[in-house]
Amino acid sequence: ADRYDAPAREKHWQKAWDDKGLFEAQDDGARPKYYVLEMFPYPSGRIHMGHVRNYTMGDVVARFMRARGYNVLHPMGWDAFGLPAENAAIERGVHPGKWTYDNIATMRGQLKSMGLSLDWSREIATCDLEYYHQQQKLFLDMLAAGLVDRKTRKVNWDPVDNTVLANEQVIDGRGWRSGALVEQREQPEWVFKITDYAQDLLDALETLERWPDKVRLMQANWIGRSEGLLLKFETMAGSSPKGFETVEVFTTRPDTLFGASFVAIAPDHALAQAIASSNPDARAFVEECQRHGTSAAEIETLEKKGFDTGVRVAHPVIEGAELPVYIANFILMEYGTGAIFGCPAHDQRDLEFARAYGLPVLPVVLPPGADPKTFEIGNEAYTGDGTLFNSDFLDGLAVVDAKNAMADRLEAREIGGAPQGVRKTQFRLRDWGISRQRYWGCPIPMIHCETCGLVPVPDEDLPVKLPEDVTFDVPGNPLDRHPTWKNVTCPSCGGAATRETDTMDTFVDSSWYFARFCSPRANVPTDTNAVGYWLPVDQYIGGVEHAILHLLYARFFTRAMHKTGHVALDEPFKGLFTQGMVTHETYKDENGKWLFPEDVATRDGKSVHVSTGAPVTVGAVESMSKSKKNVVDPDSIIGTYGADTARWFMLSDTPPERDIEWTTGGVDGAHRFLQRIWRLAGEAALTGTAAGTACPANLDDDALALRRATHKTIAAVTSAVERLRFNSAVAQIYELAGTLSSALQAEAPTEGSKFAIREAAEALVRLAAPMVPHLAEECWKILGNQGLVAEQAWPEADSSLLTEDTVTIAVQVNGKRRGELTIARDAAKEDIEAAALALAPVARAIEGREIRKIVVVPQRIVNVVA
Ligand code: ANZ
Ligand code: ZN
Repeated sequence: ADRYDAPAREKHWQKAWDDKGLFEAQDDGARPKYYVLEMFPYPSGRIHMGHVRNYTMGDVVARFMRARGYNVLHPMGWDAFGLPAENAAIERGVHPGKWTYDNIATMRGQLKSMGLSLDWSREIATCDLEYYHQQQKLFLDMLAAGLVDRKTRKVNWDPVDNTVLANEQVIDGRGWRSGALVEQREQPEWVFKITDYAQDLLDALETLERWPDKVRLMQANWIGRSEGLLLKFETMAGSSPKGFETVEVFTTRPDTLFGASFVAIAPDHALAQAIASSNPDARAFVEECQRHGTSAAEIETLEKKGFDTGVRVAHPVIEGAELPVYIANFILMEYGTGAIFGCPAHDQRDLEFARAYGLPVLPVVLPPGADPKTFEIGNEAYTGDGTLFNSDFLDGLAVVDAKNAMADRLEAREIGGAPQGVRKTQFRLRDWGISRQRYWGCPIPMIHCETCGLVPVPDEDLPVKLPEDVTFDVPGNPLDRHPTWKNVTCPSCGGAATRETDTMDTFVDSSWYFARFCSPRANVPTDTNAVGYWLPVDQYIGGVEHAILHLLYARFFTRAMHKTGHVALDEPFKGLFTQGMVTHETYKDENGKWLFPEDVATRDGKSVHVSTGAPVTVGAVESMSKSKKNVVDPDSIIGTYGADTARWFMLSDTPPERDIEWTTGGVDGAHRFLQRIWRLAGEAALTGTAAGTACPANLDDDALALRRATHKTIAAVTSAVERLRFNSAVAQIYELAGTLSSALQAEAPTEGSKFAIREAAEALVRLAAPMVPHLAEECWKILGNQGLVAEQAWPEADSSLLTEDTVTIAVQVNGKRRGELTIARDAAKEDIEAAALALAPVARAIEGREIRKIVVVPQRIVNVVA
């Protein structure tokens, strides 16, 4: 054949690996372990190019580490609970379980066709009864350890999907999936007490040296530690409802108190509620506010609105001064005390608010170099550092010192027998609400009994299995209206009781799957020996979109599992790598409708519709997404070019953390190069020495040069893959292919060259093997080798071939420089002498004279005394 038929041969090699069970991780402690994991997919139906990129990278690492002698764990599973399965059930009448397992079957087949070196014997799906049974045990252990709580909180309620949404799932006040206006509801929910670990989760970020700084920063911001002051304002007699003698605020800027011009409270603050109960205008305002989502990001962009309650408070440090109290839409009840004092000159939100309601804007922090007489605030608050002014006893102090001075002053003062101010460290992180009012999730193993209250399901009654006979014909949670499943007898008193019908947030499922892979069939959540050996994950690879939630939840969960004795460590992921997205051009037809890339062709340099020939508008390059149709199906690429082409493309050119643009030209280029490697292997098999031939003793220059290039490439590719610089590894392989190709052009190669050609070809194949494993097997066989590349050790660079080992030496005759000589660094003295005398200018200079002495300073100089 004159072409490598990848799609056909890939199946063959996949079977060869499977037959030998090469990728099954061994639970033994003899070899050093290496655990490489890619974020497991949601079984949505088909794999997409983002998966191809992600899993290819992980597979390169897995194959590389295996070749380097590690016992590698590289598992795969399915994040299989979640809403889309239920939506499919609603839309198409197929049971969520069937929909999910069918998708898994399809996607498993697709992943297998990629030739990933996965240990399929450890496959898990989070919707497997076996898996969520263990998760229920973890829940109960956490409950016993005081890490679970039931709280009534204000939640975002999606009236279309009929479930609670996390703040992150509310976009512009609407449910991310349904697009419905989200309502605020008070509702009891189960929460995990992640806030118990706020400080620890923050501190430990510093130990995560092999995590991207960006991700660590995002997590730190999310945890959001603030040091500030709780400060009580006294309400003026008669201005406020009974029972509200003070309003307590949280501030990180007590230094700005002399610039305060109002106090503001959240719409659901107790004082606001009290006022609203007797004042219809206040009530109308509060209700309007409650229609908005509560996410902090949204609050930033909101038009700042307030309602003057008529309540007045005394300024804590300005004698006789009063401040108005507003209900304001930008104050969150869930943060601090749900109340603030506003200093418009130094806070942007406060400034916008003050401008809207005609409140004073008095600057109290003077920027360095500014003139106190002329300094003014325009449309932007000054939030930087500086020196206090307009501030009585704080005047002249730097911001830090002024914060302390004010805090000291207020801590020393008393209101009603308690200090007026108290220093407080505040976290933005909230407890993790895990209740979802949906069917397709892990049932929360609790029972509600009128007599006993909340009763955990006893261990012997686990698992709480999802009933299969459910209907989706009416909105809401099928578990809630199931005729039998819901009704139980109380394990504690034997009376009639009901099951908890909330299921767990699917982020719980993905918070410990990496631990489960260590002992996927154990009838306890984790096997101590297995997790002791395999954890932490050495290299975790996934999308940056999980930088906060999934990774933070997993870090918390690991701590919780540590506390409950299921693992012996706190940090699950030693190394983290976040890969970029796969992008593609977008296309629209004449009517502005999105088109798939396969519907677009180029004719006479113009983009047209493949079948109609109508003009097509080529739009921006964007992340592949179904909504814009700029997707390419991995199956069609694998079917046409083979998996290795897709893999090679994903690794080439673009650094792995950047977005990569999928182009037909790029794919063709990748494919051509792989064909070239295949041809080179064939030519090298003919020209090079036979497999296993030893290196001849004396190598000519060409042979030596090729050997050097080979070993330099081995060293460079090794280092690049170690650092996950896949694109530079690929570039090195390209270069070696070029060098080998030129070497193959030589007529009548010496024995040395023949050896060097074989060595180069074998190295090329072995170095490319983690990236294009099928092609590598094919070439390995063409080169006449036994066994599989997948079983070979990683090539070692010969360090003596890495240094340039020729030197250039000056040659003098009677102390006068006559020429120079390039010779092997370790050349013998006689060889250097002979080479020096053979130089033409030297020979001329000594012509007719007798050579009395030759002084050789090795690697430096030769002096001929004549
Ligand atoms: C007065 C002040 C003056 C403030 C100033 C800032 C600048 P971080 O750093 O994120 O912790 N704040 C407190 N509780 C709030 C709530 N529930 N909703 C909205 N805003 C709230 O932010 C702390 C600052 O955010 C606090 O400090 C408070 O405003 C505001 F020149 O107090 B500051
Ligand atoms: Zn009971």
